[in-house]
Amino acid sequence: MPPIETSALMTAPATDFPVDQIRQDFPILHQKLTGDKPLVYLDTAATAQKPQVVIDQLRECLEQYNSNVHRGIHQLGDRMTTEMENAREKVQRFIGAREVDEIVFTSGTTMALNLVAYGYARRHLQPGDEILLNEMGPHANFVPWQMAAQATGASLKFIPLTDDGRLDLTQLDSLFTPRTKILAVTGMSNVLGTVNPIAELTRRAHDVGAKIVVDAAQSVPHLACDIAATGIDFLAFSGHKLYGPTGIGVLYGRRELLEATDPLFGGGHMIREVFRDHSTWADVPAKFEAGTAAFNEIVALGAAIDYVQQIGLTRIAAYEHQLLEYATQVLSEVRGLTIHGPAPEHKGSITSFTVEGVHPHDMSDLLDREGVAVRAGHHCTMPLHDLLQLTATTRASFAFYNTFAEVDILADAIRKARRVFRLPE
Ligand code: C6P
Repeated sequence: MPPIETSALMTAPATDFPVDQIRQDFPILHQKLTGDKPLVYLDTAATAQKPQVVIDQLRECLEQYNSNVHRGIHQLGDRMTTEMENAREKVQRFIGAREVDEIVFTSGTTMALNLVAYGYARRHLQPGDEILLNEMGPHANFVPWQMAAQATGASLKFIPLTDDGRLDLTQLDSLFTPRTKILAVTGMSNVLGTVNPIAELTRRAHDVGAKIVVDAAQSVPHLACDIAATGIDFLAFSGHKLYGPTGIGVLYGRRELLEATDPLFGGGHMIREVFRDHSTWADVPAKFEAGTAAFNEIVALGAAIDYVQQIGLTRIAAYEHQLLEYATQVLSEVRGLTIHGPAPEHKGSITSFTVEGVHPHDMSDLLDREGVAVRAGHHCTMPLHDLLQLTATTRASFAFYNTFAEVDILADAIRKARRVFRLPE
């Protein structure tokens, strides 16, 4: 008798989330891959798929009013400038920032975090100061701080992780000192899925006069964010993980902190006046937006935010949590499979795992043959993988366009991969 597929025995929770209708909004999801396998896209943490409204918005910009912003004294330029600044207001409302001028457009999370590490930290840190990090990373919120520490003589300290991959908050009393100047932390780990307690960490940082820098690349697309309520100092995220275009991201900074931050790049739009021997800077946020902005993409990011808000982040988070719980249950039944990271109640919709006897790269290759797109590797978190004593993991990341049936396909494809390696059922 053939082995029973365990996922067939699990029952997906009942849900009134209109996932079938939502999937109609994402044209890319309706394709078959090699071998006539329907695409099962479980790599949203790397980049999210785009709804038709975002594609249409980008197309409309290019077809109807493509024109440089803040320069053209003509109708197209005026329209594009208005639409781009409207998108800035949408970002402001989406993350709950107090002022629209606190929204800086960057090329993505990486650039936004580097802007803080170069423009703010290098100006304000001194030898003896401390930067508090943790191994969740990722490198974009890790390497810039190493570089800032090397440049200023500040030192790096690390909040340890618990065995299940959460920040060990019991250590905070000894880690935060009057020398702590910056706490850099991720809102949601791109590997473990851990959701960090940002409000509490913000309070703790502020108690000692430190600034908190939140890498929200993974959290902003999946969990509601309220800057004004939490008092976060800097926050960064990428458009492409928020169902928007590539090449565009956001740095939020409290106005007085942005004013105390040096620009990274010199050139058009960031200047107030230019003389032969020196220049003065425009006000924030223009001071940080040298050169031609990715205006078409910014407007399309505004459309992505409208789309997400129309569904509602609370509903999105609730549905994705159901998906995660189901995936945790179903994957736990696969022989030899270990999920890395805490229990679902501490996580967003990301599941990284290893299967004894199958290298993560082989696993992702074999899953791909079943139409299942996941990511394998260190996911830009080498220090975290050192802690896990692994060189790589396989990661399935879920979005509100994924279904419970796709979780079953993932689990069955993992079992099939085990059979390829002749591992016992
Ligand atoms: N994560 C992944 O996990 P950029 O490339 O600038 O848009 O985003 C960088 C980044 C910053 N922070 C977090 C938490 C992230 O997850 C990422 C990107 C990708 O697959 C690539 S490592």
